[in-house]
Amino acid sequence: MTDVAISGTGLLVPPNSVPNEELVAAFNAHVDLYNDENSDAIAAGTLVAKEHSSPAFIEKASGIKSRYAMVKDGITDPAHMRPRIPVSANGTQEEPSLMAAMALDAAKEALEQAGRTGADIDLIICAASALQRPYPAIAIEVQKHLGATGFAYDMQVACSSATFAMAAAADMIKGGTAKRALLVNPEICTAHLNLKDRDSHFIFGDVCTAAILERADESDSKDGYRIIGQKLLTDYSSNIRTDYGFLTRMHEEMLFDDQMWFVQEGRKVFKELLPIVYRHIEGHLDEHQLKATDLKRMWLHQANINMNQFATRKLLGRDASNEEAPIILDEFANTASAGSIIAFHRHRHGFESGDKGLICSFGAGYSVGSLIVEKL
Ligand code: CO8
Repeated sequence: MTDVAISGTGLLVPPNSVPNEELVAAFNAHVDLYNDENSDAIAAGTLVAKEHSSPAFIEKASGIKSRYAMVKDGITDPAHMRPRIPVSANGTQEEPSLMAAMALDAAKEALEQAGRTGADIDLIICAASALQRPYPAIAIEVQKHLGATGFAYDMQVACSSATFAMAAAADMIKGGTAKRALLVNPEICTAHLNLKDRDSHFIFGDVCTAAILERADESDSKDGYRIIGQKLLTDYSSNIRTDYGFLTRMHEEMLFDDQMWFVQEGRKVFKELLPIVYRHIEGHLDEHQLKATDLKRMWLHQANINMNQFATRKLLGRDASNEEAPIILDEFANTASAGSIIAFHRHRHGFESGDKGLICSFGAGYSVGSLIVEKL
């Protein structure tokens, strides 16, 4: 059986940091504007006044202290509350679109780590929770700019897009459909999020991650990780949902309805998804005669620090240290599919050959994707 390895990873950190204080100041100014403009309806009881947000609540409820934005202009404008992403972000035949440019940036570092160039790649998957257009695929645009061969496509499994793409690429390399894969995860969550919603305005940030997968026996990487197991699960739920899609334009009144965008029942997600996640991980480890205590590190999905602490406590029977289950959401917020890959990219130092770890994503769908990896 052919072994597949992750031979390099890359990370694009967007240029603008937006700390909680700045985001909340804009949100609260928006609330004051809204309540002023609607004072008659609020007084008549036909509209409910909006309430202020608070940095202390955000940090306590989620662990998030800041997030990054590709375009900050507009996000902190209380009258706009959307990033002013320029039309040129759609790219041209010659210039890459915003998502392709993000992917190319992150891919550069991943290729360098793997000791490869674009011409060595014959499969590209662009996997993200939301794509800037349905077609032509962002991945095919990346393929053109990198001078890669073979084939490329986009896929979406919400927060589990990156792990599901890794599993698909590993299977294709094992089966001989492709030789060497580049996976990219451009997430522009600030443009998807409803920044006017108190319950969720703070949750997401922008980022792009990349990874190279190839046959373990062909990898020249000094920092390669063999994938020794992959396990995927989905279980339908509407508790994290967007209803925005091409059918939205059939109903003009819905086009600018912010409620169409990211909506969630955060508490229900917390309660329902966590048991699915830790049972999934236990089952996966069991299939490989492993226990959580055999893992040197868990690079978990980064949505909420309390969720990660709960899951690792269930798995280990005690609290995990930051070394055992690193947190990056304090700096990045929830970056949808990219979170566990950022954690893996930033925190895989100190591994000896044979040391094992687990990459695991979880989120909308519900979806859970885990990969058990071992240092080459
Ligand atoms: N400021 C101050 N107070 C607030 C705020 C705020 N911003 N928001 C809510 N409150 C108040 C509420 O009014 C409530 O008050 P009261 O008790 O008086 O009613 C109190 O705080 C508690 O509210 P909640 O119960 O809602 O707060 P929680 O402690 O549950 O925390 C969280 C809310 C952080 C949302 C939490 O429930 C959570 O993280 N849940 C899990 C969510 C999750 O993991 N979601 C994953 C989504 S990501 C994904 O799958 C990918 C989707 C695709 C990505 C798309 C890109 C955008």
